[in-house]
Amino acid sequence: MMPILWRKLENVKMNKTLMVLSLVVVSGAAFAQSVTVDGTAEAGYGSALFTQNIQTQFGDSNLGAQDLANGSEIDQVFGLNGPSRLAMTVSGNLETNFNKLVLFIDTGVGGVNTIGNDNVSSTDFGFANSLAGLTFDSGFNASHMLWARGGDTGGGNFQWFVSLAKLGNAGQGGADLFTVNTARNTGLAWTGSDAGTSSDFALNNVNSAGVTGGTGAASGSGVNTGFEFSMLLSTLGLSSSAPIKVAGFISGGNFISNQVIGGLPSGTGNLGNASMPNFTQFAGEQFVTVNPVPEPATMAVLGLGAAALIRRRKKN
Ligand SMILES: [Ca+2]
Ligand SMILES: [Ca+2]
Ligand SMILES: [Ca+2]
Repeated sequence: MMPILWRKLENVKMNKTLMVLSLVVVSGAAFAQSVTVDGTAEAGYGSALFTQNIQTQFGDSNLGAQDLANGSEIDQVFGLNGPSRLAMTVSGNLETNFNKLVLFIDTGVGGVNTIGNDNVSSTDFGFANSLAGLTFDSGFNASHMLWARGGDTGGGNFQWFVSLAKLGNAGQGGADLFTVNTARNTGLAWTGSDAGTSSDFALNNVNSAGVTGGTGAASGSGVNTGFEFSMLLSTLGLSSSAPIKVAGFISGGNFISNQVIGGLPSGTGNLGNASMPNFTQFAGEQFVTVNPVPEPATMAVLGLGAAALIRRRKKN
């Protein structure tokens, strides 16, 4: 009798183990590769890495349209790192007048703390070199620059562009990696992909909440629509998951707004372009860190370990 009863109990325990494992799989939204790139940060991203603390001096968009905006703001930043991709959403708005959302990525490999004027990248009329002198917080070395912009290219023909460049001169491996150009999908979020690197992008401009116009204290809390991307870590030169830092701002050309990832002191207006900002001169970190999530295999082992622990405790 005993062995049969014991086997039944073991089956129950095995089912519990399977439940733990399936829970781990269901929570896979926490992996960057399971993100849907649609311009909305889904719940799987978890808590925001940054929430804006200051009003925008680049216009408070009130159109409520997915494809167009009449102002720009950064409200929140969400990120998922690994096991094989980096996915992020920078929520808010990007005015469709060719203003730019510029993100700087520090992979921990190479990179520059101050942008030089000898970048190999010449995309977007030499945009990288137009930022020469821009200095990040100490410990932040931008290896890559990813930037989005869009507007009327003439006669109501709206296009948007997303570019990825490796910063630096030839000796530093600087390069233009790609520019994705997609047409407006009237009334819908903009979407685009770079097939060569399996990178995906989307911009949903529908937000009309978040911060308002001005330079006072404000909160971007609760906004989850904006610019979203997903790209392979290998596209950024990484062979495995590692902490990735991301800085960024909204600008018109190289005229930098007061919408900066990490935030600026209340009362700060647009940073402009009379001289490029030095972010060590602003309190706090003008960047976020996207830490890696454990690999699925590791999490499965953790699940099994937890099940074993429960079993051992019950035996005791
Ligand atoms: Ca999404
Ligand atoms: Ca707003
Ligand atoms: Ca700082």
